[in-house]
Amino acid sequence: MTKGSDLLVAALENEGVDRIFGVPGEENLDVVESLRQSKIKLILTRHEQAAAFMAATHGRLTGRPGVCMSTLGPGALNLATGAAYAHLGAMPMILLTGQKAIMTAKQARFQIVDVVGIMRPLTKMTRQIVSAPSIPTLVREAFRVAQEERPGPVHLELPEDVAGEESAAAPMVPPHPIEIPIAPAAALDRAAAMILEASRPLVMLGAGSSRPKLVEPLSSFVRRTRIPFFNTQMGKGSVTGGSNLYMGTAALSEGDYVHGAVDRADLIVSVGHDTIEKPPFFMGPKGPRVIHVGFTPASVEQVYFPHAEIVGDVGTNVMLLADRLEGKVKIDPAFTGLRGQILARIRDRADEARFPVTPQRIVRDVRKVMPENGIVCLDNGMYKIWFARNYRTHVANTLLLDNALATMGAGLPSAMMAAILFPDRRVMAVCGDGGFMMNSQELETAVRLGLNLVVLILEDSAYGMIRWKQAVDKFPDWGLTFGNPDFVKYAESYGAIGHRVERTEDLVSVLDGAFKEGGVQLVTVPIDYVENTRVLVEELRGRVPEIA
Ligand SMILES: Cc1ncc(C[n+]2csc(CCOP(=O)(O)OP(=O)(O)O)c2C)c(N)n1
Ligand SMILES: [Mg+2]
Repeated sequence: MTKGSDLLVAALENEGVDRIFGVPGEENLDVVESLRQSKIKLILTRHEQAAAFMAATHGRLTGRPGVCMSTLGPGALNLATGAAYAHLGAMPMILLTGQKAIMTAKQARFQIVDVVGIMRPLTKMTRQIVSAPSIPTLVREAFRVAQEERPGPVHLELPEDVAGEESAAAPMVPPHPIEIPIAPAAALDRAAAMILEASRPLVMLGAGSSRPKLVEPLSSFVRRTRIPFFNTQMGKGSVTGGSNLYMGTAALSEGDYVHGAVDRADLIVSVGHDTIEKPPFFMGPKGPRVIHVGFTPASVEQVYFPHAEIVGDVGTNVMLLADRLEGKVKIDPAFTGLRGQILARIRDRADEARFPVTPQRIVRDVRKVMPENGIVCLDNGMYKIWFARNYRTHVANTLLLDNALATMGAGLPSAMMAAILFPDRRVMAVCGDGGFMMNSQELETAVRLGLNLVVLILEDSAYGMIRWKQAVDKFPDWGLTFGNPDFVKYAESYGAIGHRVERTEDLVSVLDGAFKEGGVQLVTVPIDYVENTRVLVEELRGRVPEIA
């Protein structure tokens, strides 16, 4: 005989799970005991939201669902933002929550909310487990659904009495590899003909192109076809950014220097674009023709309605497309020539010595201390636009940002997950003083886990992005500033090491020193956001027609 929680943990082991992130409640105690007797590590966090961000990032970086766990009601509700983050961001994740017993109701409705219902719009599938013997099948199905394209979160609720229910041992369901179908030859032929007719084609690499297995085929597609490419924010790094075909990143929807190329393109091959991202460009009645290459068909939006589609396994499909295009694509040299101008404008003012430090300089200095495979994880704030636009990536998934839910608070937990998965690589969280404080309690988790991690805090004592938008919209400057703790002392109180940058020229050496020293290192630097309006509003206003 066995019990429900043992079957659950065995089923998780059957899926290769090695860690669970979370905060247990009394309804999870059978599961905790089953975990104690298993090979799976329980990683306690100080807030369920952080556990969910970590599990989602596990899914994002490995393709295998990360698992998080909480109690019923309040704990489960704290997972909700993380579920939405994984749902919009297409990150495979399993959320396990406890519940009071379902056969009896000895505590009436105490702490009970409809968690399965709450998770419905935030997940791909949400189920209550009603009997122990059903667990192996349900867990296998949960992992299948979470992992299958388009990936995302799945929620399972395990009531206390089902967790403790005695049961005959139920057999595990073995996972098997799944190949995704490829597009029919007719679709590939049609797309190839459209590309060969174009004289100013561009490839756009979207969020879906950052899936762990696509690096090789996408890099090879670009190399073989020689079509210049740009990427969306979440597609950053999926093909080497150092390649001489990189035209830039669409951090804004229009009017940025990269749109000088986008607006002149007569055809865009949009690979893995997911319309959860803020639009990288707007389609309109005129505009270029667009071919959507995706694991799933394009969703039709006011701003995105492709003219042709290649649906199915993206890696294989782009190789089949390259077979049809290699050596045949003819591109107007004036079009490829735009690249130099675009990249020069992006490099503008990166050397600025002013203090407080400008965003351009911060991006440049962070890039200096990060090796090619180093991972920068952004929280959400004004600096995200600067990093998306100016930070050059050379390796896939080395700039993790959230341009989907765009939630504050995920920067530190996502960096912690990256540091756990890649202990030999430099990992840095970059957070605003607002976003950092939304999950700063996880510094304790990071110290407890012995992670090597640098957390860079950009201090403007404000919800800077909203304050900037307020100014752009010509509202008076009101209601968006706050005070900060002394971040150096704050770090030290957690057993981390804190540094304050007081001169612009020290930023690189402080960051580099922090990595060399190891452990959890917090570096705080004041940021000068005057550049937001100077560049992103005044300089870009009406600029596109000016590019030669
Ligand atoms: C959880 C959450 N709350 C609110 C917002 C809206 N929002 C977006 S950016 C921002 C300000 C971020 O401030 P900070 O982290 O200090 O970064 P800064 O823009 O100042 O660099 C806010 C409030 C959000 N995206 N997520
Ligand atoms: Mg701020």
